[in-house]
Amino acid sequence: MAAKTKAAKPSGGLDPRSALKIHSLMVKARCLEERLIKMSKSGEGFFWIGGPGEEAFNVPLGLQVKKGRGLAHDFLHLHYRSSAILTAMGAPVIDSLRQMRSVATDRYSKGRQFINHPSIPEWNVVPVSPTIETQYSTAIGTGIAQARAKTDAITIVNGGDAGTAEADFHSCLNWANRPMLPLPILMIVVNNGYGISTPEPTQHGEKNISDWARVFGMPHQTVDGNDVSASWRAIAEAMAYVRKERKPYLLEAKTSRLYGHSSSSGANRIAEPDCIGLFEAELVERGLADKARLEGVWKAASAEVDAANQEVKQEPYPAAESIWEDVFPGGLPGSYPTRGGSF
Ligand SMILES: Cc1ncc(C[n+]2csc(CCOP(=O)(O)OP(=O)(O)O)c2C)c(N)n1
Repeated sequence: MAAKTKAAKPSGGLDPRSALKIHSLMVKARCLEERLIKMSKSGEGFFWIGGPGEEAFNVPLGLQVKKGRGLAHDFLHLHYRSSAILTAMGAPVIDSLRQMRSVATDRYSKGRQFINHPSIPEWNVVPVSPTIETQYSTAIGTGIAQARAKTDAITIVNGGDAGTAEADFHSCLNWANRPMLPLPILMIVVNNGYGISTPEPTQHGEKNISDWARVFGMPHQTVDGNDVSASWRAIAEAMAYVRKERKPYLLEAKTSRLYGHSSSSGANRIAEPDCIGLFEAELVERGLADKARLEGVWKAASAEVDAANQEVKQEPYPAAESIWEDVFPGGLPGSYPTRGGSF
C-alpha cells in the first residue's frame, strides 16, 4: 500500500495515479528485458538486443501515442530498443518471449526475426529493421500520407545517436521540412552515448544532436531521458506541436544503456544511472509509494513474465515447410527452385 506520510504532490506535472502507472509499466518492461537477456545466456533464445535504461522516456511516449490502425492513428517507425514503448501501449510480454524463442506462435515474425523486431499492423507499428536508420526513410512515406489526410495523427520515428550520421536521418529532416509539404513527423533520437562501442563525444561536432533542427528553423529539444516527468512533458509538448501545426519536431532524449549494446558485447549490467531507481526515489520522497509497495510491483511483473515464459516453453518451433510463407504475395512463384535446385 502507498505510504501516505506526505500529501501526494503531482510528480513534475504527473498526477499520482499516472506516476504509479508509469512506474509499474517501467518495471514490467525491465523485467521482460532482463528475462530476455537470461534467455540469450541460457541458450533458450539466441541474440539479444533491447532497451533497458530507456524506460523513463519510452513509457511516457507509449502512453501518449494515438494507437490504432490507418491514417487517423499515429504511425510508429521504431528501432530495436523500443520495448517499453510497446509495453506501455499494451503489448503482452508473451509476444516478445515468443519472438526471442523463435517459436511458430511468434505473432511478430513467425519465429523468423530476432528479438525486439516487432511488427503490429493493428497499431501502425511498421516492421522494425535491423539495418539502422532506414526507419527515418520509411517515416517520410507515412508522413506524406498523413500530411495529405488532414487528421491530427502523426508519424513517430526513433533511433540512436550513432545512426544520425547516416543519410536516412538527413533525408527525413529534408523531406519533413519542404515548404511545399511539411510533414507531421515527430523525429526522436535516443542518445545513449554509444554506437556499439564508439563513444558519442568522439563522433559529433554538433553540441546536441537536436541542433540539426536549427538549419530548418524547426522546433527541437534535448531532454534528460532518465527523468520521467521531464520526458513526459517534452513528449507532450512535441506531440501537441506536430498534431496541431502538421510540421516536424526533433526531440533528443539522453538516456543510459544499462546492459551495453547487445548480447554480442556481453549484456552485463553497466554502472550507469538507472531511471527506475531514480523514479522510485522520487515516488518515495513524494509519499506516493513505500518500499513494500515498490517490491510488490517488481514481484507481480516478474511473476507475469515467468508465467508467460512457462507457456512459451511448451510451444513448437516453425515447421521447415513454412519457410516460404509470407515471402512473396500469393505464395512462392512456380519458377522458384525449392527442391533439387541450387541456391
Ligand atoms: C546500416 C547499418 N550499419 C551498421 C549496422 C551495425 N550496427 C548495429 S547497431 C549499430 C550502432 C547503432 O548505434 P546508435 O544509432 O547510437 O543506436 P543504439 O544501438 O546505441 O541505440 C550499428 C553500427 C547496422 N545494423 N545497419
